[in-house]
Amino acid sequence: MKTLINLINKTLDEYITPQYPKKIFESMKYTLSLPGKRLRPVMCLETTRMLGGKIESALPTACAIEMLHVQSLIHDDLPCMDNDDYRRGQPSNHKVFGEANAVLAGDALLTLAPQIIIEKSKDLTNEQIVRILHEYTKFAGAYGLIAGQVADIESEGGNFAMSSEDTLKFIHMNKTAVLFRLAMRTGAIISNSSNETLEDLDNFAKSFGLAFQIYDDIMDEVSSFEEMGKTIGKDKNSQKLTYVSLYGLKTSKNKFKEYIDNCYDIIKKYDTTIIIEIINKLKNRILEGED
Ligand code: GRG
Repeated sequence: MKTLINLINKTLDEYITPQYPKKIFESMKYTLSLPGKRLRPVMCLETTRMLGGKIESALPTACAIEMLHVQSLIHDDLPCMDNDDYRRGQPSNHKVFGEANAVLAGDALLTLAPQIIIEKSKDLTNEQIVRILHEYTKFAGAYGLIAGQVADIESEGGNFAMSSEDTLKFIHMNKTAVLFRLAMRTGAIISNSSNETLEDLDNFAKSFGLAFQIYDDIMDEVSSFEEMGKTIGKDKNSQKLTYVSLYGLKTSKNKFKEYIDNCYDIIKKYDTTIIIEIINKLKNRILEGED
C-alpha cells in the first residue's frame, strides 16, 4: 500500500508543471499534496493489478480520480458549501489562497483530470480512453457528485424529495460511493475485464462507499481533529442529516457491518491483500471492542 501511495504522490507532482500564473498551480498542488489517504487511486491501481492489468497503465486514471476527489474537497470546504476551515489537518484551500482562487483551483483540477487521462494513457486504446472519460464525466456531474451535493444542501433545509432514509442513501451513493465506483470500474476497463466482473466490483464499490460514509459519520462523533484532520462534531452542531443523526450510533454500526460483510463476500473471489487491508482498517476502527 505504501509503495502505491508513494507512486501516486510522485506522479501527481510530476503531472502538474507550474507556469504563469503561478498562483493557480500553487493552489491546486496545495490540497493535492496534503496527506490524504489516497484510497481511490490505490483502489484503481489495485483493481487493475488484481484483474491482470499493469499498474503503469492505470496511473493516469488513478491520479485523475484523486484530482477529482480533491476538487470536490476544495469546493465542499467553501463558505457557500460546508464552510470548513481545515482539511487534511491544515487550513483549507480558500483559507490560504482566498475564495476566488479556491473555486478556480477546483475547476482547474476538474478539467486537468480528463486532460491527463487523454495525454498520459499511452498504452490504452482509444476505445478504453473514451470509456474511462464517459465514466469520469457521468460520475463527476449532475448524475453523480453534483447530484449528491445538491441533495445534501437541500436536505439541510429539511427539504426531502424522498423519505429521509432514501434521501440519505441517495446523497451518499452520489457524494461518496461514486468515486470508489469510478476507481473500480475504470480499473476493470483498463484490465480489459468482462462486464460481469465490472458489475461485480461496482457492487463492491457501492457497499464500500456507503460503509465508508457511515465510518466518516461515526468518526465525526467519536474521533478527534488529530485523527481526521478536519473540524469534528460539525455535523451534529449543524443538525445535518447523517447516519448517526438518523439511526443513532448502534444501528449505524450494524448498517456499517452489513455493508462491510458484503464487501468481504465480494472481494474474497479476487486476489488482493491491499483491498482487504483497507476494509480491515475501517472495520477495526469502527467495530473495535464490539462482539
Ligand atoms: C464535481 C463539479 C463538481 C463538484 C463537486 C463539492 C461537491 C460537488 C461534492 C462534495 C463531495 C464530498 C466532499 C464528499 C465527501 C466524501 C468524503 C467522505 C470525503 C473524505 O474522504 P477521505 O477520508 O479523504 O478519503 P482524504 O483526505 O483522506 O482523501
